[in-house]
Amino acid sequence: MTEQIERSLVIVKPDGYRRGLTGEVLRRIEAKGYTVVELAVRTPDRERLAQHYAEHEGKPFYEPLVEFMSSGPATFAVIEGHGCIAGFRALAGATNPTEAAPGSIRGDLGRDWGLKVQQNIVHGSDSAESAAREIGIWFPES
Ligand code: IDP
Ligand code: MG
Repeated sequence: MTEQIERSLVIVKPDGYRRGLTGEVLRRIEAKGYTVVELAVRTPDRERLAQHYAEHEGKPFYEPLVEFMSSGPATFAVIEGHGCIAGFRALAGATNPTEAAPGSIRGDLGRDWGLKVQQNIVHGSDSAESAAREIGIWFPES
């Protein structure tokens, strides 16, 4: 059990946005019982992406990742609920959409496109510390 009400940063990445999957992702979040408390469509800028993905700097997929994430509009959401950080990661499924379990967002809706970066539809914060940091980057006013 998680005592604290948690918040997580969810992004419907540019591939998911282009494919018209924003509604489907938000539907799954709401159907699970989490609340959407912030919502915005915007094209991520490289400067904030560098902060957001700082842990991946230097990895072979880092440049392709920043390029991909800044390639067009994405939907940013802050969701709320007990256990929503791990809960959304479970809804999202494994990073590699080929391995993501059917039933998960990436397993049901994603696939490998043979690119240098996995275009896997969604981002979700991986810990309370990451969530606070990421929400501060994308929703500094919240
Ligand atoms: P996560 O999004 O499941 O938390 P991370 O390891 O934080 O996965 O990686 C951030 C993003 O970078 C992934 O969602 C995916 O788009 C991309 N990525 C991660 N690892 C690889 C890889 O090994 N090859 C290609 N792209 C990757
Ligand atoms: Mg991650």
